[in-house]
Amino acid sequence: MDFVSGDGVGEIELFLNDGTGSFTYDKVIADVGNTAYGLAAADFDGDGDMDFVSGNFDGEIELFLNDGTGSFTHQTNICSGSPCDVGQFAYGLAAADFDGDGDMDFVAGNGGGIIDLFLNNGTGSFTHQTNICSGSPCDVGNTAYGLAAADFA
Ligand SMILES: [Ca+2]
Ligand SMILES: [Ca+2]
Ligand SMILES: [Ca+2]
Ligand SMILES: [Ca+2]
Repeated sequence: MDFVSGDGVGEIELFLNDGTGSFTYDKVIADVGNTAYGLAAADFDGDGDMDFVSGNFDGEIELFLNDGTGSFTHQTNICSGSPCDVGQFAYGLAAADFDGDGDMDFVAGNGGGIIDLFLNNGTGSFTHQTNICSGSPCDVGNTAYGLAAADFA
């Protein structure tokens, strides 16, 4: 397993694992234009290779689709033809199949502490869901930085 990291000028950089946990910097694989905050990897379009979403300073979350060789195509208007937007500072992102329908969704936290859900329509286009804590916003009170998804309980 390799990893990607976003930086303060919007570049997303790929580090490749030699298989033993030793990494080599490979290259800049994407540029989101301004500060690259949250990142989450999953096969969002269901074609068998790993894609990722990235959140930026303006609160927009964009999708990068893998061509199968580790080259990525930048997709912007991924919420039913509009940008996926959490308002400001898209910090934490975490991907999982949250609605159990077989495709990979994601949650995103913002600068105001609100965490929203983005449900995949199966091909990498998403529907923005708010008020996901029993009809109210999921709110951590202040800035929602890191997020991680797992079956915790
Ligand atoms: Ca894919
Ligand atoms: Ca692909
Ligand atoms: Ca799903
Ligand atoms: Ca779905």
